[in-house]
Amino acid sequence: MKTREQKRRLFEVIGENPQTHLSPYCWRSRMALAHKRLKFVSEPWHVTEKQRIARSGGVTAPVLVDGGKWVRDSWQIASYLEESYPDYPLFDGVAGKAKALFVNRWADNALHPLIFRAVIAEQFPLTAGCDKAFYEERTQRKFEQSVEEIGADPEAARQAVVQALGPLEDTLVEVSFLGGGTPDYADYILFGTFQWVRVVSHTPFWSEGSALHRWFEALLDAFDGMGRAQPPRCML
Ligand SMILES: N[C@@H](CCC(=O)N[C@@H](CS)C(=O)NCC(=O)O)C(=O)O
Repeated sequence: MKTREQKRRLFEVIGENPQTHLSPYCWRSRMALAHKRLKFVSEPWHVTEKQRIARSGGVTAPVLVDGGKWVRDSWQIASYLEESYPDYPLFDGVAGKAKALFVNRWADNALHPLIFRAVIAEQFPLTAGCDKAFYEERTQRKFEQSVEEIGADPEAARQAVVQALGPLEDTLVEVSFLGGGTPDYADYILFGTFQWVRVVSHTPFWSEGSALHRWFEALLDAFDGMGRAQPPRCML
């Protein structure tokens, strides 16, 4: 019988409603663990509970605790899992890892800031009460604008997101997944992005006939519907 410390644990951000798993980064790690067929216990976490993850050396989730090892940052977690558990590869070798790293950077640095402007007005009310002041202060510091100012023109932001997604849509018309015939970590990175949108927003960025819709629905169904089990915004 494993002790609590020996169990594999994943610290994941939750909103006011504990069913609200709204972090794109935590979804990346969740999908990576499922891809590797590794069981884990979810540790619901509020962003202000820094002390609980201090042993990771950082202040953000996801954090994976695997035996005695603490790993922070979704990219580091994926790399750690790939090295420690080579079965069910997340990356197709060095080239596949390079591709995923580009997707990781594109999502974090280009796509997420646009999406944030499009969804923050809908997202902020879902934030845990204990984290609201923290988010307001951090948004002000990061963007030099308040939450209200950032979310003031969601329609313009939405159009910018749709435009940015053009090359991804065109790619998914030609291939089933970024991993080819089956998903790999590059798919899970972007799945995390759009699961965040599904959880916090009433409005998707694509129509039902699109390749993005087909791709996302397939990933919602993956691993016995793990992603679909997360209630979407309209059910929260
Ligand atoms: N690069 C990190 C980003 C993680 C991140 O920003 N997580 C957010 C939740 S979505 C967080 O924990 N924020 C708390 C903070 O910024 O102090 C990763 O990929 O894991």
